[in-house]
Amino acid sequence: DTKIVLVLGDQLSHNLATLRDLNPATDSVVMAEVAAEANYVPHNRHKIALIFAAMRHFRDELRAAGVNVVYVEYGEGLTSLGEALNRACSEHPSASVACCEPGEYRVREHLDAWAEQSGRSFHWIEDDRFLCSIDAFKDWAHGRKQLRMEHFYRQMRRDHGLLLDASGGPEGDKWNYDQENRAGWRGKDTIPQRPVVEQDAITKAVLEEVEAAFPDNPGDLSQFNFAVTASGALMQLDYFIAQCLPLFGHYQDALAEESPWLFHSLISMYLNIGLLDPLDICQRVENAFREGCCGLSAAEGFIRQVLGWREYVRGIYWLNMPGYDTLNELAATTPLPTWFWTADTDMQCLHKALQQSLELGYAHHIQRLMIIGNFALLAGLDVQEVCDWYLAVYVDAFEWVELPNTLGMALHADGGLMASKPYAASGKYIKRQGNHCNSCRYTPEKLTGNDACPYNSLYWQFIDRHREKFEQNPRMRLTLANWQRKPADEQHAILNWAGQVENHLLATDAPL
Ligand code: FAD
Ligand code: DLZ
Repeated sequence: DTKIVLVLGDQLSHNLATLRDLNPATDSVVMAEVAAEANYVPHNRHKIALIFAAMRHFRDELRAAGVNVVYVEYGEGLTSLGEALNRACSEHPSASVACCEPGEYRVREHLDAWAEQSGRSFHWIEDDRFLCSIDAFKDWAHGRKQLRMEHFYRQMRRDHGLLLDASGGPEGDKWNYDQENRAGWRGKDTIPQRPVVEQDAITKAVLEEVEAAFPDNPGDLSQFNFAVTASGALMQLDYFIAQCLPLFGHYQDALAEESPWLFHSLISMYLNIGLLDPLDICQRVENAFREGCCGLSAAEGFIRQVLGWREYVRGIYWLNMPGYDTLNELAATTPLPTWFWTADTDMQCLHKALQQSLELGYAHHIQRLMIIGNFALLAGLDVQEVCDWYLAVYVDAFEWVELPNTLGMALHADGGLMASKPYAASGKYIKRQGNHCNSCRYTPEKLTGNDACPYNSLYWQFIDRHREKFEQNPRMRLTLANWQRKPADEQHAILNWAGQVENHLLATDAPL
């Protein structure tokens, strides 16, 4: 009855279902840093370093608790998780293998193939670290015409008893305070600095190894500042709750030249690799509200992201995979400009968002959606290339969460499954949310000409390009009507300029 439990790099939770019923006297755990996982996209060095360092710390915690861990370090040169399993299994000819369900369909296929080819008894165990199981999401989705996040979220609030009043209704009588969370950044409130994370010998060794083994990947490791243990991640969360949460909701949609993170929590990477637990986080935030440390709109805004959006996108991913990753409703096929890998563009908002994504592996939601994603949408950049870029550059990127957000939310490539209209915005809208335009050489007020913000002409070109499709969408009719009301010569001038912008930005790969 010997069992081998494979723990993946994003499964670093001590209450993982496979670890809960582990018998340390007979069973072993396998963890492996392998080339196939480190190279399926050119991951940011921050992401690889975070995962390897957190894996090694988790290994040591398991060992300290008396668990036998077979651990493969990257330098040992194993190619795949299957190969690591072969190594562990060779010492236990009759052992069965178990693994918690992975976060990527690709990994599931790889391990299914390994199980079949090895002939081992292999069991997938449900990953119950999520608050909505894959089956429960399928039940919720069944028979619904539209899968709106807001409906799902209300159900989740009820199911998990979060922010409810005594009668079981929403605290404060409203489910959603999104309307209060749209302030632009005007420099009024001081943005808190983030605590420096101490690096121990394990983390320092990983940083050196990653620097040497991935010389061409993005990421400036001299700025590595991630916690690599559950207790370290909790300290980051506590800091966020004390210092940033009160203004989190207010500035949730803001952009700031001065800060890569404003009042955001910087915890997605810890949640996604298992160092933090989603329900625990939501309860801590609810407690902060009940103790008067933050307002209701801040607490609700945050809980909506974790309990609502995070669980919802995971449900969408597994409901639609395989196949979701090949959708391309708007037939977007323009190659990704090479400056996505250098941040070398004069568009200041885009430059800043790309630069911090590449250097730090982090950008906040509105940068990912309104700046980078919106540009990709308007310019018709190739959906798969864009998705691969997102999967590579962000430390928190795993396909279950990256794909619906990028392909569905940002690029509208699923034809409206996730969002009822494309998230398209012009330069004027970007200006409202922050101060990048002040130091940009383009002006958001102009549509054409050398100093016109490229988002503007690309926006109208996008609307024109898809006018037949948008005529069918009631939420796009007003925008379309605004375009159609413009005099023919103005339309012509805008489209003509958009063509020049495109040629310059996309065809020649040169910053405009
Ligand atoms: P905060 O703004 O402080 O939000 C709190 C938490 O809510 C986050 O840590 C995250 O766990 C959760 N959350 C918020 N929005 C979402 C969302 N839309 N989907 C899932 N969880 C959400 N998030 C990832 O974790 N991995 C990704 O690969 C990823 N790719 C994205 C790609 C695009 C195009 C877009 C628009 C969004 C993407 N997101 C992704 C969602 C979101 O942008 C990040 O979760 C967030 O920016 C992480 O920073 P934070 O921890 O400071 O978040
Ligand atoms: C992202 C990643 C990286 C860079 N390296 C590893 C690794 O060496 N070993 C591992 O087990 N997992 C790694 N991961 C995470 C996986 O690629 C994948 O995203 C998850 O297993 C999905 O659940």
